[in-house]
Amino acid sequence: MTYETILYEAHKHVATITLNRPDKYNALTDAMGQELIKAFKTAGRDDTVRAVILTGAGKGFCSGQDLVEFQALGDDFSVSEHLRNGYHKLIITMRKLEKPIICAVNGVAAGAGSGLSLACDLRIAGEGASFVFGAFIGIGLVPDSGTTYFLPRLVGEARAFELAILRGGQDRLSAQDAYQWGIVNRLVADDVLTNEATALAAQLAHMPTKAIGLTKRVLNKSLDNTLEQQLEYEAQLQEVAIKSHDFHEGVMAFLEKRAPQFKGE
Ligand code: LHQ
Repeated sequence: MTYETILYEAHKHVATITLNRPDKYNALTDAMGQELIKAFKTAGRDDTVRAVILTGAGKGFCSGQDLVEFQALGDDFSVSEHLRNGYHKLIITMRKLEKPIICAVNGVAAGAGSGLSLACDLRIAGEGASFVFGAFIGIGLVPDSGTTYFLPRLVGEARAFELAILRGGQDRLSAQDAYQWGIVNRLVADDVLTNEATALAAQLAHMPTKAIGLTKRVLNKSLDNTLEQQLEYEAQLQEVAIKSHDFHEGVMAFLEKRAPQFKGE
């Protein structure tokens, strides 16, 4: 499959999706949104892929909606339809992908670009990266692309408000602060970001992929369910996990005192 705005590479059980409009700090166009949906679905369908990395080419990770393309759409246009047909489908595809997605944040993540990073399962950032959650308010908009869903869950309401309203272009959130605030899982030197993200993906790609997918599914529900509902959901998904090859292999490896060979099935 060929793409024009992203790069897609699958190698050693890891798919790497690279936003590829470096001159515009990988600003999101309609075409890029649709290609991202296609790429995540391709990774989902490919049984050899067991982990996904999302990153950006060049200096930026993603500067959010391409404002030049957006401006050219004119007035006779529905922003909610634009969001429903693009960003919403992309974010839902990512959250429903039952494989781990690592965001390798290689530079600034602004607006919908910051939202995109939050829709991933893990974030590993280079020290030079930054987040501009306030890019939306900077142009008189509310945060979208799931930012208002993920952010309070990650940092709490007070910090979510501060990030959305006060942390704009002049006052970006540094990768260091994002790490301390729990937005970023790992912080590394810029020049080892790719290697570290690849190593983390390789680690994940040798784990029980099916159980990782089910864990993602059950965690997706946890903050909206009651304890009783969540216990029940855990029990249902455990019925699925226990039938997997990797459960059998994990127990046998433990009993035989050897390293498990997980197949991801
Ligand atoms: C860009 C962009 C960009 C085009 C940098 N577009 N070219 C949803 C639905 C409907 C409507 C609108 O939005 C949304 C969701 C959203 O995402 S709203 C938020 C949209 N994003 C922004 O407002 C961020 C705009 N960009 C910036 O504030 C800065 O560029 C950041 C903070 C990202 C980086 O600043 P710098 O490090 O100073 O870089 P720069 O400003 O020089 O940008 C580098 C190049 O990228 C530059 O191109 P040029 O040809 O002049 O060298 C920028 O024009 C271009 N670029 N963001 N969103």
